[in-house]
Amino acid sequence: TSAAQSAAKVSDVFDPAQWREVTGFGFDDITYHRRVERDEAGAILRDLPAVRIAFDRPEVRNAFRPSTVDELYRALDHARMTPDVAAVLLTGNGPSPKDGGHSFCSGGDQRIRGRDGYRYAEGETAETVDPARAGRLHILEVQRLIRTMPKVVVAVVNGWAAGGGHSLHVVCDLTIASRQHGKFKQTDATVGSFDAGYGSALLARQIGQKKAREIFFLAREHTAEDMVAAGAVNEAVDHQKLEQVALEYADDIAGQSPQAVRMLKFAFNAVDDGLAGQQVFAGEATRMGYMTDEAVEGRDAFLAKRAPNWSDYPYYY
Ligand code: S0N
Repeated sequence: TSAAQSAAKVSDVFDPAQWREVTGFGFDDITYHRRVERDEAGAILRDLPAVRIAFDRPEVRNAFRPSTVDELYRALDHARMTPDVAAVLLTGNGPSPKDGGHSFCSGGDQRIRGRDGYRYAEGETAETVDPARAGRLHILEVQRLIRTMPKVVVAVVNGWAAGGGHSLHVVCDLTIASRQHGKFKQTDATVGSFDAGYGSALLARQIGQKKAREIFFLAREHTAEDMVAAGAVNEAVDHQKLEQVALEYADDIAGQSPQAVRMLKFAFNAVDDGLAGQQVFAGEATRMGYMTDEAVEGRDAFLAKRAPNWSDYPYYY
């Protein structure tokens, strides 16, 4: 299969030779690719440990509607459950065919925001919407998945990160941004919306209360370099090199011990995530505990209907 056949170009900084489309989902609002190694003729030799998930609504600055959020959740969860994926690159396709504007994500699609939340489709009314799906703010479920998935999620900010798109970059483990087109603006309060969870409180943990409040209360535009200086972005990168640098991040992440990376991610989270954070960290500790002979002795003794023999396992000091 040639590179061109197996992955069409989806954005100005996307290199089709690096990717294959992950098929079988029928996504409309996002694209989902797996990184591959190819031979000189372009045939795929093997999968590599990174995926690329991208908003694909550049004509509305990659705003998300509820079905976009459904698709994003499914792709992230698929990446979570794929054992040889180490890193997820979250980005936006583009530029816009309408005006050439670049966007990572501009948050909730304001055209379908009703008094009871976001509707599923344009034209849907309070009478026609399925009540079980109406008013969902399930981008927060995506935020929690990014936060708790045992892989490193990198926001690759190729253009505007605004509103709920800004909050998504905040919750990602790392952020790199286009020096020319990466722009940050927290417009929640401008449109009567507020991310009172990770989008604001975690941002304040990352960059300090005064700067986080400035970003929300003034809703000004910030460049990628401003955000690097503030500590909200890891690196500002020349636009044409953005995805190449993102792949270098993915390679370095994949060079680390998977167990160490997930324990570190959950340790970084735990202090801010309360008992939910402790639970995620503790779940991994239990998984490791099950791998020990000591835990096997407990299980075997129960199954053999005998008392466990702990004599080989000291009380460490
Ligand atoms: C991104 C901005 C700054 C870009 O400005 P620019 O380059 O001047 O482009 P525009 O001409 O404004 O836009 C081009 C076309 O795209 C449409 N468009 C842009 N953004 C949206 C959007 N969010 N929804 C719908 N359409 C959008 C424009 O209308 C324009 O269309 P045409 O060509 O037809 O005129 C600028 O566009 C901007 O400020 N956008 C709005 C950003 C915004 O306010 N987003 C919503 C903020 N709120 C949320 O995201 C809430 C999300 C949420 O669900 C939530 C809920 C609870 C708790 C937390 C959250 C959370 O995650 O935040």
